Amino acid sequence: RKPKNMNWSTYLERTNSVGAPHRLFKEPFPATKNGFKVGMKLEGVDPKHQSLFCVMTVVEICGYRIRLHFDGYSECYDFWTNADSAYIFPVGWCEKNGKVLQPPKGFTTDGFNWTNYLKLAKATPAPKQLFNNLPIPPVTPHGFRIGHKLEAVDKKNSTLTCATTIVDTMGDKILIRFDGWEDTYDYWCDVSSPNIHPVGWCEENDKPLSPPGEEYEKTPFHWKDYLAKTNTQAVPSRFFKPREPLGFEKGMKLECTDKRNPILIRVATVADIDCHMIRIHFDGWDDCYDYWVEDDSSEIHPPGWCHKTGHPLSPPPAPADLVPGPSG
Ligand code: MLY
Repeated sequence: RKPKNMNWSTYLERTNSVGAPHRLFKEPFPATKNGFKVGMKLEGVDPKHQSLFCVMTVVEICGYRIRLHFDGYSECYDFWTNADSAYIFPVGWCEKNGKVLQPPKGFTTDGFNWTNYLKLAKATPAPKQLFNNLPIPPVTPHGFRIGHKLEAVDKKNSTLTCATTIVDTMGDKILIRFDGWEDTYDYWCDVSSPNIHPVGWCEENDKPLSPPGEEYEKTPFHWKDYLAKTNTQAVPSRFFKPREPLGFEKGMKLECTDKRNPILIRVATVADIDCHMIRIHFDGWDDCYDYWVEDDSSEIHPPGWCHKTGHPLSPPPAPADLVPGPSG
C-alpha cells in the first residue's frame, strides 16, 4: 500500500495551525528543475570538513535533492544536498578560482587531472548550467580578508564564542577557523552571518570569550597583545552588518530534513525561537528529537515544498491507538 500524500491544508486545519509563510524563505520553491543525473561528477565542499573541496559523484536523485559520493571513499561519507547548494561547483572550478582540490582517494594532488580522470572513469562532468548558485565576486568589497581575526560562535558548541581567523573566502562567504583548534570546526558563513562579531564584541557585551588554545587557560587573554604577538589584524568592525532574524514564529509548521536520517523530510513545527535560531520539533515525535537550526537553513522549507519538487514527505506517525493491530 502506497502511503497517502500528506494533505497540508487538512492538517493545518485539524491542528489549528499556520504554515510558515513563503516570505520567510529566500526561495520558497525552486525556480528550476533538478537537472543532475546519476554518475555526473563535480567539485564540492565536504560538509563535515568544510576547508576541503573534493571530487564527488552524484549517486542518487530525489526530487530537488542529490546524494553526493566522495570519489574513492566509503559511501558512509555520502550526503544529501539541494540541487541549488552554494557548496557545489562544476569540474574545473577550483583550478579557476585558486582553490586546492582534494583528489579522489588513491590520487595525489599533482597526479590528478580532470581530463584524464573523466576518460579513465568514462564519466561525464555535471554541465555548468546546472550550477545556479555559484559564488559571485561582491560588487563592493565586503572587507573580510584572509588572515584577519574576529570573534565567532563555535557551531559545534554553540554556547562558545571564540577567537578565530578568516582562512578562505568565496563570493560573500568566509571560512572561519578557530585559533588553536584543528580545522574540523571550520565553517563557511555569509559576511552578514549573526554568528560573527568584531574583535572586542564579547568584552563589550559581557560575554566570555573562549581564548585560543591552552596557553591562555592560565594567563588572561587580551586581543591587543594577541594581535601583536601573532602579527595579525582584526577585521575592522565597520564591516560587520549582521542580518536580522527572518521572523519565524512559534507554532508555524514547515518541512524539515531529519538530520538523523537525512533521506527523510518530515512535517515539523517551530517549537522555540532565539534570535536567528529556531528549534525544530518533528510532529508526532518526542521532544527529545528536537534540535536547533539557523532560520536561513537550506534544510527547512515551507509546506508544499516536497510535493512541488517531487520528494516524499514523511507524515507524523499515526498515534498508537489509530494504528491497525495485527488483525488489520
Ligand atoms: N568539549 C569540546 C569543546 C571543543 C571546543 C572547540 N572549539 C572552541 C573550536 C572538546 O574539547 O572537544
